[in-house]
Amino acid sequence: MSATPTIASKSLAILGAAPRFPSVLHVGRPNVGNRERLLARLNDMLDRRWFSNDGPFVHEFEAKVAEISQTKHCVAMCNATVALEIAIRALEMSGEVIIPSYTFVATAHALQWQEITPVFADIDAATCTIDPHSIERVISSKTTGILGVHLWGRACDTEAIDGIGRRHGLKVMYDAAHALACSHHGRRVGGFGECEVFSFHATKFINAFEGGAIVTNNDDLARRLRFMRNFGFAGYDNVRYLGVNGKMTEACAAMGITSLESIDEIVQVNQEHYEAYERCLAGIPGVSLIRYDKRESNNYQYIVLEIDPEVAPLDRDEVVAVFHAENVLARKYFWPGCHRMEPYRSLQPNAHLLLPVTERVASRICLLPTGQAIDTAMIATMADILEAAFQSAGEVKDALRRSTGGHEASNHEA
Ligand code: T4K
Repeated sequence: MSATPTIASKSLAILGAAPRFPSVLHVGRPNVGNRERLLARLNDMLDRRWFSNDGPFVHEFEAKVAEISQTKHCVAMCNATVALEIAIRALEMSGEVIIPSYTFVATAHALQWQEITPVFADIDAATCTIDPHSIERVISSKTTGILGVHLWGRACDTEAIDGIGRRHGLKVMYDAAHALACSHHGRRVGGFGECEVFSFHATKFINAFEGGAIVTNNDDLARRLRFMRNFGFAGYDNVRYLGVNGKMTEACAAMGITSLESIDEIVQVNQEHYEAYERCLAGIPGVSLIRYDKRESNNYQYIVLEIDPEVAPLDRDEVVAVFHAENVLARKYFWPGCHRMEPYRSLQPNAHLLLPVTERVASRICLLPTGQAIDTAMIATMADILEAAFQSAGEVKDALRRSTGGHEASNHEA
């Protein structure tokens, strides 16, 4: 830490000053892409009067996503949660499926919604992705599959997971909601396992307002997925499968295509922001930024700080409170872990016993804003805030204690 703080502790909002940011900075602020092209596409759509059901924009979007992920098939969906549900059903998973607890709750819900039990495996501390050793420990006679998550765009150990799948006769698929345009050993995420699922939610670096997609190299699976997202229809009046409405609209596909046209620009902005955070946070004790392997393609969409409470003078929750007071809505993704959310904490009250790394990592992580909505000056200000808060840690802790009436805003809300 430098000897002279760039802002005086007195200027911290948590200590009574005005917030450094007059309006709120969000984690997950959407990138907009080229507005004129989007509006032109929406006009085309209106002129065509074709708004949904496998329209031309959906086809174009699917072709582009398949190309980026180097897969044979892309089946666009209304969102990634429904895409996960449909993929799980198309793969005929049942009984128990092993997933990491350290993920967005949609991964677990997509199973539980179909009365399949998500069995939580621990994560690897270095990559935050599911730990293959932990998977082996929770396999039972009811296990039918493994659903890995390429968290923050960093790929799972797909070689080890595929090996476990083969040895135990389990289906393997991946939740790749964060990992569009990322690679693993030089191969694009998309073709691992039986299939992979992307999210194009507004908060993702490429968004379709709402959207998801399943990519696969399996012709038969792709065919079934297409039927299942459209009520099981295989042509007029002919229903061949149990299906649902998982279709992507033309307006969403128009946004998705427009977003994809800016993919290089968005990744560049994200990477510049990541590097700016790296520079600005260097030397602040107990704070580290998760690393992206520079030999791989990354989308740099997530600015993930780990706060080590043994070294940093404030813990993660105190840091988040400091940022919130300054109008920076830092997030604690994916605290406290699915196993500590309902219905899982009631259904599996002892799950935490097998998840020590998940519990530790989830209590230390804090995400900060990036993307086209912010600039490097804002990043420098956020680093200044953190530095000033650490220098005034005692006062910050006192202020927080006063504001919570002695009850610490803590990691134990769950
Ligand atoms: N698997 C994984 C690993 C995932 O991370 C996700 C989704 C999924 C599966 C499921 O994908 P989808 O079914 O959603 O396609 C947000 C997103 O809603 C969710 O898509 C995302 N992961 C998750 C990580 O973040 P929340 O509950 O945190 O959303 P919310 O409303 O707090 O919004 C996040 C921030 O973004 C806020 O600070 C506000 C800002 N925001 C949001 C929207 C929608 C905007 O500035 N503009 C907007 O339009 O889940």
